[in-house]
Amino acid sequence: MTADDQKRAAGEAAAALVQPGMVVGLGTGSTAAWFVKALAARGLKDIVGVPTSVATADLATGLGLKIKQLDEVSTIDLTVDGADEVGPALSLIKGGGGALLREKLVWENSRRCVVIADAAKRVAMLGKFALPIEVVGFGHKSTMARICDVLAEFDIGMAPRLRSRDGAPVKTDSGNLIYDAACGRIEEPAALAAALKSVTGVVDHGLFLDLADMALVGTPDGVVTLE
Ligand code: ABF
Repeated sequence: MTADDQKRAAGEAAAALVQPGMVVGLGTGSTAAWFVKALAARGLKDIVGVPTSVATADLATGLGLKIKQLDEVSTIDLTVDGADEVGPALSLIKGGGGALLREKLVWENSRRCVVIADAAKRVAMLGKFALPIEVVGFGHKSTMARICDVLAEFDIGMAPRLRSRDGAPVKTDSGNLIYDAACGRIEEPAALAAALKSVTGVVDHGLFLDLADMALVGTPDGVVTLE
């Protein structure tokens, strides 16, 4: 079973959780794409999707799903989304796909959040995947310098790298920039999350803590449920 097979199995298992009439947060990334495809294939009545990125909005509408933006719904019944790392107590690193800000806003407005992943995403400690940090473009180099000071307090010495593509900084759907911090091991995720948010210019980061209610992980032996 390839990683993509595992992602597809997790996405399809998550689609089975959706009931007619639900407002569903639609995640971003290749695993979430399998979920969106499986959800569309179910043809459930009165489903409204709330996308976490322009890419997901385009995918969902192309498959015939009705979508609304976050401010157009009163609440979200269920959000299903991928992750870059799934750690202890369903702590996550997200943002490899550049959608962390809209993802976190959708997650925090959801009654229930389910993360879907392939087996390789499971880790004993967060940090091997570089932590995405979304910053405003204005003065981002000085912001990065202050992020370095915060990281140093957590014995993380590597300077974050500005996420670029073809030599140009990558811009998020919200027009911000992303720095990726190679932390290696994040011993105190909650403390690091709070310290990063205290830096003026930092919009948010990819640590999703105490937000996931359940994980569906595709493995060579089938889909495993973590709660
Ligand atoms: C998204 O899912 C991002 O937060 C995360 O980076 C990505 C994981 O990508 P994939 O599912 O393609 O492995 O929600």
